[in-house]
Amino acid sequence: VETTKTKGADFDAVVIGAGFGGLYSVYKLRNEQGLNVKAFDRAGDVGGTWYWNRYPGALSDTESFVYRYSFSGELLQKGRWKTRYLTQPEILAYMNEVADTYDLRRSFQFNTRVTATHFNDETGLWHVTTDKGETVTAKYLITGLGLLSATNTPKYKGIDSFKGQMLHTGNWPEGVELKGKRVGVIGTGSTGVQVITATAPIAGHLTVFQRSPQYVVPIGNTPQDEATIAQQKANYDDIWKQVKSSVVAFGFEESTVPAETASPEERERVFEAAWQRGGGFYFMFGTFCDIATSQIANDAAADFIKKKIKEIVKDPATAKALTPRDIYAKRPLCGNNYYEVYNRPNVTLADVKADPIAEFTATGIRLESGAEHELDVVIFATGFDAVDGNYVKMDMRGRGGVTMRDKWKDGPLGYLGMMETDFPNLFMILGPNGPFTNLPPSIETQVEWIADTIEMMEGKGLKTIEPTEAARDEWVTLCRTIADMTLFPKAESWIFGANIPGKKNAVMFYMAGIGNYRNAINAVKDGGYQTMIFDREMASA
Ligand code: FAD
Ligand code: NA7
Repeated sequence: VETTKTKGADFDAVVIGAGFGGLYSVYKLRNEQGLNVKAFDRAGDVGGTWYWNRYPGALSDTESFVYRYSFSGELLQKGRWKTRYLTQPEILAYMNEVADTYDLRRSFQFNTRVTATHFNDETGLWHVTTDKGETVTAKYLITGLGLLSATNTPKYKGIDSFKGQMLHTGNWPEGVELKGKRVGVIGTGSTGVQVITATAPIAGHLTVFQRSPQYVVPIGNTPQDEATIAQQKANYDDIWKQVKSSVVAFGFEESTVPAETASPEERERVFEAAWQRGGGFYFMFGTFCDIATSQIANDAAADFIKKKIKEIVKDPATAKALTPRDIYAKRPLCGNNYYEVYNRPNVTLADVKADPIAEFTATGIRLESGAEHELDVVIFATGFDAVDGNYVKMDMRGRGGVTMRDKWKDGPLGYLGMMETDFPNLFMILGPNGPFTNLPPSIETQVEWIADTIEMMEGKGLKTIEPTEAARDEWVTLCRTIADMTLFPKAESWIFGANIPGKKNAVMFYMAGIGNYRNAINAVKDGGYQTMIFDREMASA
């Protein structure tokens, strides 16, 4: 059992979250550095995203071989999977295996929500308070709160009068029975696509309430044979080297060929091959190099998908309603025969952009036209208050009592996606202005940088570290500049906070890829942390 090294503190570090980020933080700081770590999660056990999202069809659309930790060769060789992508139960089993292998659970207190984190200027310690009424102190605060974790449920008139069952995909209880029921799904994002395709074959009737039509390519979730898996396991050194120097970290080489200059025949050939192969990120980044940056290339990709919708969906009016009218620049989606679902006799598409939801009634949902949809179950696949949602839910205070809510009132800010001014010794995993990639490799990258930084602090006997305002501002500006080089800001989605009514539009990601990101953060470390203030006195605050 570890003893606390920090004088006057209960623990050396507090970690919040038991997902990929929190678990690895406990492993690095406790198992490797011998720090005394206390960790919390409001969930009943480990898993993070994969603890909460138990809806039918829940799946990672990062391929199985790279949706996992890379840090342990032993763990990699033990990996088990049968198909190209991992289902939620498989990922949850994997997270449990990691926790067991490294004895991580004993540092966690589950079913405990952290309600407040206050930095004490006098002692230089974090005071962390939970909903159980306890407060603990620690030198370092590591937050792995999840960037897609604070659920968003729209407020509808009459919602409390609905007599059926209401469920959010991101907070899905065990034992839900949808078989034979009249099910309504609100939302057609990544989650909606998964829950819709999984529910259509079992529901008595499925009504999809669609606000914005989406570009959805096939996922291609084929079985994976032992030989392929063995080959992936034998090549992990090269695989991770490629992943960590790539752009989106999805385990394929991004294309270097522009669609702008490709012939119509060549575009057709490449898009068709990608359609057959499957994968949303592959379709956007593996086919041509300019789909996310050139309007011409983007139109070509969008037109290809629109043509597929027309071919697949038999009813012309439904096909039209399913066809996106905006550009192809949200998180790229993929699904298992998604558009085919709308050919089923038990599926209805309600276009709630044309005819919005007016209210919930005791028996279902009524649209503005007066059309009524009778439902036993309503599933909210309405997404998350992304990136800063869980941060502003807590009462976070830094130097001089400054609150995070106040600092981020015009949008969340982060230095290197991990730190914020006036919040000393706070390290945010997947905080604002971090990388937009397949996430486990980015999470590992950040946790390793955080652990190295803490090790340096302890080695030198330093008390506090925080970025300068100039460095933070420069990073945020860089993220804006990079985002503006892409088409992503032109589409309305959670990537820029557009999905939450009243949320300010802000750049929340570093979109230059994991390779560049790793270089940038390692330059700060290797350059001796010139952009940081150490042991800043209260007097200068
Ligand atoms: P999370 O796994 O979100 O864990 C955060 C934890 O913090 C939660 O358990 C939560 O309970 C806890 N927490 C938050 N606030 C508090 C508090 N105040 N007190 C106590 N506990 C708190 N990423 C990909 O790269 N590829 C994919 O294919 C992919 N698919 C996804 C599909 C779905 C349906 C969702 C929702 C997300 C998906 N993601 C995907 C993103 C996914 O969230 C990340 O890959 C990864 O799991 C994030 O890990 P994390 O540890 O940072 O956060
Ligand atoms: P998303 O991608 O934010 O999708 C949410 C969906 O819900 C989207 O279709 C929204 O329509 C719809 N929505 C949201 N609010 C409403 C209201 N008020 N009325 C009708 N429809 C609404 O969330 P997901 O969970 O699918 O995916 C988030 C990420 O998690 C994903 O990228 C994966 O990485 C995992 P809109 O498009 O805003 O018109």
